[in-house]
Amino acid sequence: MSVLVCVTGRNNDKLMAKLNEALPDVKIELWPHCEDLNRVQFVLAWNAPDELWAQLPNLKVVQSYGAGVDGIALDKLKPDVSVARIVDEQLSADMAEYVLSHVLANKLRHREYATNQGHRNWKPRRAKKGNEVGILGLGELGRVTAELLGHHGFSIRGWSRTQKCISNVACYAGEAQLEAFLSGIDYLVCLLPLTQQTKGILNAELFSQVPPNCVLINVARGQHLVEADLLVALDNNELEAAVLDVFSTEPLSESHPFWSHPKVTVTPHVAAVTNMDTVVAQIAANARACLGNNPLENRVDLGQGY
Ligand code: NDP
Ligand code: OXD
Repeated sequence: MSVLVCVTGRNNDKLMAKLNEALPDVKIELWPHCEDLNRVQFVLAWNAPDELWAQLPNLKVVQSYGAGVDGIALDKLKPDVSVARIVDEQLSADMAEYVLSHVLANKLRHREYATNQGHRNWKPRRAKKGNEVGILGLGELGRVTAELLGHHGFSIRGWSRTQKCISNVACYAGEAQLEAFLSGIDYLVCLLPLTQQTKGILNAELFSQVPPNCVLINVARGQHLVEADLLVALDNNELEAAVLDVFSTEPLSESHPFWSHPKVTVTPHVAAVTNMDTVVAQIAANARACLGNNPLENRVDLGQGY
């Protein structure tokens, strides 16, 4: 068997060195170089081209190099191929810290004071009172984010597909409870996987169900958001502000209105970046599991798409 690494858009020298160190007895190749596509059973993928999958007749496992698997064309994989993803404590901690920092920055009016400083304008105001944080998605990242914000005194509610019971989190589930979940929140954090069910969920109808002082924080995927609806909601004061880490097209084009919108904070998909030092061990363990026909860690439910 051989392992193919198809992690596009970055330099993979360090990753290849670490994988070779962790799997010294396994042939590991970096796409597009591959001596024999017939021998590939395990692919480590991030934004791999959709055409790749049909060229690998003996593929058994696709391992995502991130938490999300939306960059892998799941519908192009043969039914006997399994998919695994990254679940990593450091990744969850980084995400929770990112969300906390942006909630606090908004509550403490950092952006307002930065603007005022530019105009030499001395204008003290109290921190905002709103304390209700709603998290869409109570998975690996949503739960850790809920816990950290809860420790900082925020009142937390979460929404998931199946009902949860988490201490100090008011749990809502399914379409039927979405409206109740949204009512009265001050911060709305999106930590859902991108699936057919969640695509476009951050839209005009949803924005009409949150109070006008609500701040949207989208750290999941750009396609969760209907960008035009957000611009309308912000310009009509139906939402107070938005913090966006992910976009339908990345990198965000230079001409995109988000860059200069006074109510939008843009970060370049950095809320939680896969740390190769902490994830190579689980990737190697899954490659070995594939080789020995053993169960994978962090296997994706292909029926649900996440
Ligand atoms: P998980 O799979 O662990 O959790 C997903 C959560 O979303 C679960 O609680 C699940 O519900 C819920 N969910 C899924 N579908 C629906 C639905 N139709 N209705 C309601 N709830 C739903 O994912 P992670 O927490 O690990 O990651 C979430 C996403 O974060 C990733 O998919 C990725 O897109 C994004 N991400 C972004 C990063 C960044 O840097 N910006 C970094 C890493 C990840 P249930 O529990 O009932 O199954
Ligand atoms: C991920 C990401 O899914 O970085 O891990 O977005």
